[in-house]
Amino acid sequence: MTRCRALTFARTLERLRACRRPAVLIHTRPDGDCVGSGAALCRMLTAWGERPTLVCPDPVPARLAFLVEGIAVSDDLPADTDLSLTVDVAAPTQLGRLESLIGGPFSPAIMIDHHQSGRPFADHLIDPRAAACGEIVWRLLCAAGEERLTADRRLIDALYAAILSDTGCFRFSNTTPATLRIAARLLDAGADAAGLVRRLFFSKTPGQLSAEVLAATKHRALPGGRVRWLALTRREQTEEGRTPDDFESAIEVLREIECTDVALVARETADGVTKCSLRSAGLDVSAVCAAFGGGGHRCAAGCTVTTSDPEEAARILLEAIVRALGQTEA
Ligand SMILES: [Mn+2]
Repeated sequence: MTRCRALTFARTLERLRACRRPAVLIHTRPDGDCVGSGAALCRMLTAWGERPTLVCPDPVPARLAFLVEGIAVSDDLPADTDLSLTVDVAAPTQLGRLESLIGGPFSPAIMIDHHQSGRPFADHLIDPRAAACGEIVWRLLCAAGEERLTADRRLIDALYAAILSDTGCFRFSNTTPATLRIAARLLDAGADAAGLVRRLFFSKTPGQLSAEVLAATKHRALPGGRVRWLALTRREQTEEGRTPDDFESAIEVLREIECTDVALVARETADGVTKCSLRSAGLDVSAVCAAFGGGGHRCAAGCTVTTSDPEEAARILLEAIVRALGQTEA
């Protein structure tokens, strides 16, 4: 791989303006930040007369589909792509099936991201202080002098949704004064704050609720209750009308319990491996996940463990968590 350089806003904009068929890649198991930031970027590029495609290795979940209305979405790169870039992707593995693009003729030329861990795989515009990629895309828009685009309500809503999503409605410790200033600018532009909060956080499908009930009753805790975990087989995720997607928010149930320092959800996938999500109140869980080829943020990270037995995956990660907790207290 060639050496990857840090990009300025101006340099990034130059490259974005020079293409006609950009592909904006987002990560597997797409969340509000990657879909919202990716969609907003696509709307900006469209306003410039380009024909962008939002490329998502997994389907955009139904609850986020409103963010991509009117945008070309594909699960692969269009053949005439002349610039590919990633948004909210910290590591090649987060591209899932599309990881093989790295190093090839369609290798992403730019990564726009806000994760701390991982080595950049392309020239990059990375700001780990940004709570969401939505903040970076907003700043890109301002740097482009494109404030006229604030008249595009769908673009504004997409950015507000991105920030809401990664800050947990401004509740997480990544929320900074800069985050709130950008949110205020988006509100000035007419973002549908209450409607977006309701859509993204306060409306659940019966399947999600069922997943949360299972998380509340089935999870276990180490003595003292500081570490809580939930291990789920494929079958448990699909019983009683649930789908694996319904478990995306289940980890919040564990985290919300008083005294929880670290929450872990280990889920068997269809590929015979176990996807693990971690949340913490302070421990750097991205470092824990990095040891297993994953990554993320200090307080929210994930990795894949190569076993189809979620109990075994949980055991392996619990050992790493306990060790890390011991080190921080030593
Ligand atoms: Mn993000």
